[in-house]
Amino acid sequence: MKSKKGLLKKSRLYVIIDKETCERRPLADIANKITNKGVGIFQYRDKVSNKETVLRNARALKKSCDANTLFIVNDFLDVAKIIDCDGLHFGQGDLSLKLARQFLGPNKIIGISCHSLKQAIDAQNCGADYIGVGPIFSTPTKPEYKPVGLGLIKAISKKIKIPFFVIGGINRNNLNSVLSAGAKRVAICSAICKAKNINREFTNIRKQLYS
Ligand code: TZP
Ligand code: MG
Repeated sequence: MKSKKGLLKKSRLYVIIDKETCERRPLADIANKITNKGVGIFQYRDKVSNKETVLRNARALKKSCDANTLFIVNDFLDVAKIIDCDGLHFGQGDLSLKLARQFLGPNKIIGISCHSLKQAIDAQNCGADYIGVGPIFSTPTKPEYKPVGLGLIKAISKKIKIPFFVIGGINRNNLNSVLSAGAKRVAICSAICKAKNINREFTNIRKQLYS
């Protein structure tokens, strides 16, 4: 797949389809409702399925993205490599950026979750293409993490030049508070994956973000 790195800077809305959060909802149903409708980045996150299922799901989800949507796989370097998606996202304590870059090459997008200013600066210095900052608010998707709060957004926006996406507990009711704190880009999982009406939720968030 040709590099779509240029799209990253333009992207402000990042949706994560997390297998566990989706419960019985078919991943493809959610994907079809949001990809190619103004979501800049779309990530497949799966902490529960076996590798073969992850590979099969990743392949199918990649197909639902058009040329204007970046498709990122969470955690699995091998899956990202095999399906030739746009990039890989991983967390602190996962593989090193150097190793990921070595395997994926310069054209792929690599993102890292950061929970402090120091981690964000380190990620930037080590060549991450973007970072996820959070959880801003408490979230059932990452219950073990203490929320970092809105204060970190201001500090990060002063020091970090690469795109950063705020994440964790963000929904249409608190979206304006993260934007007012200085965020330009947001990543959302449960508010979309668990929405009663995904189309309505997604449209509402997208409108608020771009208004
Ligand atoms: N990293 C920080 S919070 C989070 C990840 C992957 C989960 C997404 O949060 P939410 O509340 O489900 O949108
Ligand atoms: Mg991970």
